[in-house]
Amino acid sequence: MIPVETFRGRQVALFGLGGSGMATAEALRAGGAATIVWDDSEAAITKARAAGLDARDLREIDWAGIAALILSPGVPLTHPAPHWSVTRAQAAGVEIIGDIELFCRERRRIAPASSFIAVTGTNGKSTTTALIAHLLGAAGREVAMGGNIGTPVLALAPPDPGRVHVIEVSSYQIDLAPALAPTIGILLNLTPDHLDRHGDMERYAAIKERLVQAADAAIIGVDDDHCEAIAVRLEHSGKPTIRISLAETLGAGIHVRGREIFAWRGHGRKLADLTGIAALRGDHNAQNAAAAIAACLRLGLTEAEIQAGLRTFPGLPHRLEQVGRIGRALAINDSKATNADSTEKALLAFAQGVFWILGGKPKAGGIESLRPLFGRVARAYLIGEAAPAFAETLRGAVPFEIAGTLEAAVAAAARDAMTSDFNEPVILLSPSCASFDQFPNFEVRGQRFCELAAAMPGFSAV
Ligand code: UMA
Ligand code: ADP
Repeated sequence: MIPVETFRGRQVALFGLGGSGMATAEALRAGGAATIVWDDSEAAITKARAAGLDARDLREIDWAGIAALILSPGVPLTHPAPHWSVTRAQAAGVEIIGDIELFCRERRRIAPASSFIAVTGTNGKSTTTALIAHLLGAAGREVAMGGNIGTPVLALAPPDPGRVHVIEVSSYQIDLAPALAPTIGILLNLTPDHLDRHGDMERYAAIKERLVQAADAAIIGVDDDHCEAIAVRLEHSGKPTIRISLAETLGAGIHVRGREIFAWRGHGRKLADLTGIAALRGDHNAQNAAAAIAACLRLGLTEAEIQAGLRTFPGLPHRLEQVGRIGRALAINDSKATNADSTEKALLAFAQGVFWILGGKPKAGGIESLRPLFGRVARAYLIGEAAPAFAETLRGAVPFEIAGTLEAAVAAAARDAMTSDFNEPVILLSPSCASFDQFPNFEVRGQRFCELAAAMPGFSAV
């Protein structure tokens, strides 16, 4: 845990008692701040009281004595409307910050020269964060990994010159961290997301840009127009900026060509090869790997250390996760793919012979955008509420059956894949839907898929 000393002897308010709020309250208590906590949920308040926290309705306190409002990232700051706790704090002229900001202030106080890598972007944040932490760890560095990826930042070991913090940062967290200034800032890509919370694309992109603007050095995936424009602005300002690109037009930077990654300046020097690395299938993961490699090179890892670390990266669960083999067929759990954009990445990673399990609680737009990739699919197995609508999209283009449940879908897909003519058929759960019609969340859905696959005759873990 990182005790937060910045507010020692002063009173702060904290709103939102989920994972990050509870860890932050503990860190403030350890640092000697008097913290009044609250939440919109009764259950959360009860849990906080049981942990010995001072839970009081922030509508009824005297804000004159409050030094700051510490807000959880999931609580609306600006859009669709500021949360009532935000309005109260603003009316009293109290600053509103989040746990990443507290981390940055503590780091500046106790170990300003320590390495701090911050990773953001619309997609690939968790994979890139986990990969950097893995590469550094495999090379013998001491690493603390957390932030949006799951472990609240203040629950990590404190900043220290001998320790690298690798922190995934969401747009919500950047919005609450005015002092965020990492040693290396990574912006992977920008496509429309979370616009309900940020108003429009311009505001969303501007928030993400802050993370790289304030970094000592920036690593940017320049294959979309927003990130390209940000890279140009950073270069004009004189910031050390490393461009990452899969496009042939890259002038200088880190270039991904197929499965190979090059240091590029008109011609290439090979840095790493992702061939055969199952945890990094697909071009999207090559972009993530390129960014991770750039960060690790900057921290002094050798190319040999990086290549060795890439080979042992286990990947993250539920993202093109290789579960094992059922006979010749690969079983792949991509339960995190809750929309067509994510499933597109999965289908792009497999050229043919895909036995595709999809469906759940449908998202706007359905799977029409995936039509150009339907040729890769041998047969589809539809589950959940989306089945009738997806059947209409697939009709005439892809053979399909309405399996209804994941159990039935896995059994049918395994039967068909094992008797197919493909060399290495792929049983792919990539639902393009939320899970909530049949499962509590995408993790439980993915876990169930893994169990069902493992129970099939002929299963072997790979
Ligand atoms: N709450 C209210 N009123 C509100 C909103 C929330 O009272 O209007 C309360 C809830 O009752 C609950 C608490 O706030 O008790 C939840 O806070 P939170 O939503 O900020 O969630 P945490 O559990 O603190 O988790 C947060 C991140 N969640 C969000 O940003 C929504 C986690 O990212 C992160 O892993 C965790 O901190 C540790 O740093 C999750 C996420 O979904 C994975 N992130 C989004 C994403 O990746 O798309 C940004
Ligand atoms: P995040 O933490 O940003 O949500 P993850 O690493 O968890 O990202 O990956 C989530 C999904 O996003 C993956 O299953 C994949 O479909 C997609 N994805 C991952 N990396 C990229 C990328 N670099 N570009 C586009 N999409 C990606």
